[in-house]
Amino acid sequence: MATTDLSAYDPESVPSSGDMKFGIVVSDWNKEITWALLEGAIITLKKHGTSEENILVRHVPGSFELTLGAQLIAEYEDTDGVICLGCLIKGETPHFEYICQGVTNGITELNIKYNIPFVFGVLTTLTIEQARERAGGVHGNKGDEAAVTAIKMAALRRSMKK
Ligand code: RBF
Repeated sequence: MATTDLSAYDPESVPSSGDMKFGIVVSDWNKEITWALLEGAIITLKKHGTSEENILVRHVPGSFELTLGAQLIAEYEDTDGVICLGCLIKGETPHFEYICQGVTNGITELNIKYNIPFVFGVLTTLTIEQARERAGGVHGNKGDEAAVTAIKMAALRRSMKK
């Protein structure tokens, strides 16, 4: 069971995102899950003030492609942050571990390379049921949480800007 359910966050603690622009890169692998994460992220960004035209959504085939998808958004679009959404479900071969490691390292490197937040909204679960529980189920929607993180980190960055 998850120890923290950030979907139950205090909305007052989230800065307004009215003047912010975000990219969302979403993997279409396990799209039953990832599109629910996408919906949650968009609803949450809007709830905190981001307008529809300031939310740029791009799709990639699988979670492994999230890193390049996010980098392309950072290179070609002027955004305050990029939310990366995916769902990796453990199979019978070690493939899961390699893709998890690849996308985790990739997104970490993007955070260091560019001066904007790249949020890790990738579910890594043992079963599809565990993924459903985190994509609008009993453990909330991790897409919502990714959006809140993006807003908070973008606000932090802005507070540092001269
Ligand atoms: N991508 C995901 O986002 N989630 C998965 O659970 C997933 N499982 C995969 C299992 C195998 C055996 C393979 C070959 C690919 C899988 N992928 C998955 C796709 C991967 O992220 C990537 O799109 C492809 O490997 C092409 O680079």
